[in-house]
Amino acid sequence: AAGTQKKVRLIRVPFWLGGGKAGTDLGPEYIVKAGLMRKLRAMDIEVEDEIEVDCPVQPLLTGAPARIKYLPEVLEMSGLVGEQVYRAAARDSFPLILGGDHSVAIGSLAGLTAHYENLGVIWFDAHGDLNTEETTPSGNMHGMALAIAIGKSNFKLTDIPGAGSLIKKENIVIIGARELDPGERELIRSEGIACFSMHEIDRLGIAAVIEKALEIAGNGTDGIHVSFDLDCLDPREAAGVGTPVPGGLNYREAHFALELLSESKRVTSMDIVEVNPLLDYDRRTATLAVELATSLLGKRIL
Ligand code: B3U
Ligand code: MN
Ligand code: MN
Repeated sequence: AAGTQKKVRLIRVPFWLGGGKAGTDLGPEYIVKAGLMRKLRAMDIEVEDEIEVDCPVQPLLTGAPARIKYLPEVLEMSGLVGEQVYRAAARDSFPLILGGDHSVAIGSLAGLTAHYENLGVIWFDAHGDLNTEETTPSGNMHGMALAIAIGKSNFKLTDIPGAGSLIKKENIVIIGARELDPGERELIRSEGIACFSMHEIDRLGIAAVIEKALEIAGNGTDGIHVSFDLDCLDPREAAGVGTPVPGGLNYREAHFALELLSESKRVTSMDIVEVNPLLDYDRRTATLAVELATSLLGKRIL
């Protein structure tokens, strides 16, 4: 698990079709360029052969556009990502998945549930990613990833070839939310999903939130996946994301959160998603992504 991990397998997923905005497909390349391998190796972590998933590209438009965008492509990408993530987890290497938009997490979870019987998920995000086919305002599947994971949408995690099971709603935690659609709010209420919005973070402090998150995601689970959408950070810290929302986590809260997760030694995999180099005008977002990954993987100040 993170904090004790000596072997990491990098899985690059250059895919943007789930987010509806080109640019996140360049995320993996820029995160690697920002020094990820060097920094991990400096921490004595063995970075096993980097994998780049051969993602489907934008199809030619034939006929009227579908309301749910690029579903066949998201399905194909998820199957391919799942295979690689499963393989890494099965050989006891920490899967570090570089997106790509947040729909790549559907692939991560497909692979992880094939290996872990009962997976907990901690979802850092400004958004809920809990829309269904009925409630999505955009048709973008990155905004549906968690609903797919817990089986609340018509298209479900278990529709992906190789996926093990759905994620139990009792074992998921959203951290950093501040822009929820009406249908998402409704689902959070009706399903009792743990959601620590910015309001709760301000009230309780990030340390207490992480402690509670570990109790929820760790309760009876044999692995914890951290899915980290860079838009959970404040846009002043991370401008290079597709849908920036003001009032997010600051630099220190984000690092502290990941350091605490690392100390728990319970985290078994991580996604880093939604970095859009085309919008990263000061190039700090990709660098931040690298630093945050090292915090989760055990980097300490002292
Ligand atoms: N909730 C909106 C917007 C959104 C979700 N995730 C991101 N944006 N990055 C939707 O389209 O579902
Ligand atoms: Mn997201
Ligand atoms: Mn988001």
